[in-house]
Amino acid sequence: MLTALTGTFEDRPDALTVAGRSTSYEELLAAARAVAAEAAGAPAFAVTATPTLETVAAVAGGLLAGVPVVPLPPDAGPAERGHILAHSGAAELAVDFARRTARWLPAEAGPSGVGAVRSASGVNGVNGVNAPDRAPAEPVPAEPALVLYTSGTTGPPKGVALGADALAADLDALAAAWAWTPDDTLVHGLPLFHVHGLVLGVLGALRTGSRLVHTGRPTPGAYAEAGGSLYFGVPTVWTRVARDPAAAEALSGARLLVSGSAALPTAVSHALERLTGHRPVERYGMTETLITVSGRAGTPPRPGTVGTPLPGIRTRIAAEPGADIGELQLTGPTLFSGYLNDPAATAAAYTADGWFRTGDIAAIDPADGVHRIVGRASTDLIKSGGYRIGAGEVENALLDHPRVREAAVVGLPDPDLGQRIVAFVVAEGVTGEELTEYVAAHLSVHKRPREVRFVPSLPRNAMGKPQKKLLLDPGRD
Ligand code: MLC
Ligand code: AMP
Repeated sequence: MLTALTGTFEDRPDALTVAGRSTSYEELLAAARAVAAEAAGAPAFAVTATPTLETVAAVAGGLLAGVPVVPLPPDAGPAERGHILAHSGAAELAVDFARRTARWLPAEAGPSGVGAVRSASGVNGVNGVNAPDRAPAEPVPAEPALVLYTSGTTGPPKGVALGADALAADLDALAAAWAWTPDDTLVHGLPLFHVHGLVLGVLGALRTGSRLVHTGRPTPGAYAEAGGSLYFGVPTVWTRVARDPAAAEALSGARLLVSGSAALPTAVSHALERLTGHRPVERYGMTETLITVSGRAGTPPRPGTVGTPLPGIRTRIAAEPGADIGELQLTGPTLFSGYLNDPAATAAAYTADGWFRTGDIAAIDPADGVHRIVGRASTDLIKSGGYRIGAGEVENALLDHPRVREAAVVGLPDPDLGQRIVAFVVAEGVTGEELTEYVAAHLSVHKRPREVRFVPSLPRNAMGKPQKKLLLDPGRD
């Protein structure tokens, strides 16, 4: 898995730079070994995934020790942190990179803690990954390498258990697709608690042996200064680069720009081509499946499309008779092992014949197999700035506020974020800013509504369910 650390790659003092601090593979390996020694035998550990060398060492250490790592969003409030720690049963480890040390932090409220794999509420902890109730296409690994928490349409985030084999299969397929080699310098500034920034952006560099420059934040200026050959960004990042011509022009010397996590507006793709000489390659994935469909280096990307399946991935469209657009379903070696402690949700994610249901609506060009993502089946899963945010989770947080009587959350089109979270609330005696702060403090800062609209009542159907389609009209106030 960690080829650059455990293999025979040429080392250099600045093999990895994260938010301005550089290290060699050898130094990283020493820090990762300290983590592995401390974590050995634990059922799992959590790490607050700040964009730092400490986080990289923690994840590498977990992989070396074979202990599942649970990255915690650093901007998560107590409700979200508490849920992740209690649900995974993971205790938190703190790493000191310079001293090559790692130590356990005292348990926070809840049933977390080393050895607390079975909580009072009956969850199983990290070893309790439940395979779907069917014959799996791939053997289910006993333990995941990573557990990434991600939003569903309702309820708190689910723990997506990813095996080391799936991670390795995905990274090798992507290295081939993008001609990604040790000669590359990968640049990005994405968060280290999701697939894009952590799996592709850190483990990908370690596996291929390429240099990595993590810019701390994904700003156009930082991307321009980094002088990379390979750049990763979510569409919001590329939109901001395209609006900053000087920064964009500095990327002309790059080999490949890659966009993913949400749809890249075609106008942004064209603007980047004018400014940098490159049209970004788009790739499509999910936390549960890793990256499954991608454009290829050397093949000019067609804006608005995400390329073809990676080797080993099979896709199909579940369309109504006569239609060529429908839900994208897939199988392959990069799929997750299951939702932690949630066999019902795992089973529901698959069709009866064992294909993963992405929930994305797509079309496949019959001429060349190129995939196009048209949208999502559910309006309750919002993509804002590339983050996946469940409307139900934000609604529940708002409803916890004593002044809020009703709440409905939708994603409205946004030129910068793709979608922005808009909350329609029935409430008195509270301001929109206060509600925004409330969500930012309890869940994560990136899950806060960007706009709160006070309404006398929510439109509901005969069953009493909020009619969100009516709220999606951008002209509504
Ligand atoms: C703002 N801030 C607040 C706040 N409001 N802090 C506390 N309380 C509040 N109410 C602060 C933030 O902490 C931050 O500070 C600053 O304001 C800006 O925060 P922001 O508004 O959230 O940033 P924004 O500019 O909107 O972010 C855009 C973005 C971000 C593109 C940088 O959305 C991002 O990083 N997206 C990446 C998502 C991602 O990686 N998704 C991949 C999922 S995996 P400070 O100090 O920190 O600046 C996946 C699979 C696949 O999808 O296919 O890849
Ligand atoms: P996440 O689990 O956070 O990785 O989010 C996965 C979702 O992001 C997918 O189900 C898609 O809706 C969306 N997504 C990822 N990549 C793309 C892309 N290139 N184009 C459109 N949507 C994408």
